[in-house]
Amino acid sequence: MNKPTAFIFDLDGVITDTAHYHFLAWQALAQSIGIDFDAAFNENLKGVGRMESLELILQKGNKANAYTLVEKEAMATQKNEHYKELIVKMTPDEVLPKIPELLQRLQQSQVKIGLASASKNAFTVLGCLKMLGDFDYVADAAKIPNSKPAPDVFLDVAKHFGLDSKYCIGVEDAAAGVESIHRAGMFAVGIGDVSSLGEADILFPNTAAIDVDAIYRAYDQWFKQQA
Ligand code: B16
Ligand code: MG
Repeated sequence: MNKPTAFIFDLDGVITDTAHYHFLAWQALAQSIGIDFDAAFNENLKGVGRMESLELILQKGNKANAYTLVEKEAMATQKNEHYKELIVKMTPDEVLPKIPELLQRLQQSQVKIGLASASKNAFTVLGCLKMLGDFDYVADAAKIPNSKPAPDVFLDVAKHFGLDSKYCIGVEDAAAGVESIHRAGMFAVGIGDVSSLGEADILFPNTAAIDVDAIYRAYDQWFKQQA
């Protein structure tokens, strides 16, 4: 059976759930400029970069052209300062179910483990979760030219490992992330709902349901179809 050499994980929604903290910080910012913001709209921002998220919020409030770039950067900074106040209180209890066991199994079988997050706060979050030592490489979102759904962040991790994409498996909870994995030429594991992640090569409803042997079987089939 063909087995992958690396697993490359998304952070928010796969390793831990920071979406709620992003929600609280964006909601406060949106309300301060008179835009309604609810949890349903927050779903659109999962996996989407900071400035792109702000643009979506401004469009929702019909304010896409109401601010200069300098004003928008100040708003993104304001949101991020609030977000950082929330995430520094995170603890290892906030690692999603069965993720530690999954990483341990991969480590024991000498599979490389990478992180491909759009978040510029990824190192802070991993530090609070006491997980910095669990990854062989963490991509620095600040140095990635194009954010998801572009393939850049997944390709950066594969390049660091010196691996062709077909030996890598990406794990994502957002549609933009699954697209990013596929554009990178990798096998995609989706965590979440078929309505948004139907394009994934294998899908689990949540992290507790991840079945590594099922992933390996599906990957083997996929690998045989690659050129
Ligand atoms: P930051 P992921 C993404 O992380 C989040 O899902 C998304 O909601 C956030 O806007 C983005 O990171 C940027 O985060 O503002 O901290 O740089 O899912 O790619 O791990
Ligand atoms: Mg995510």
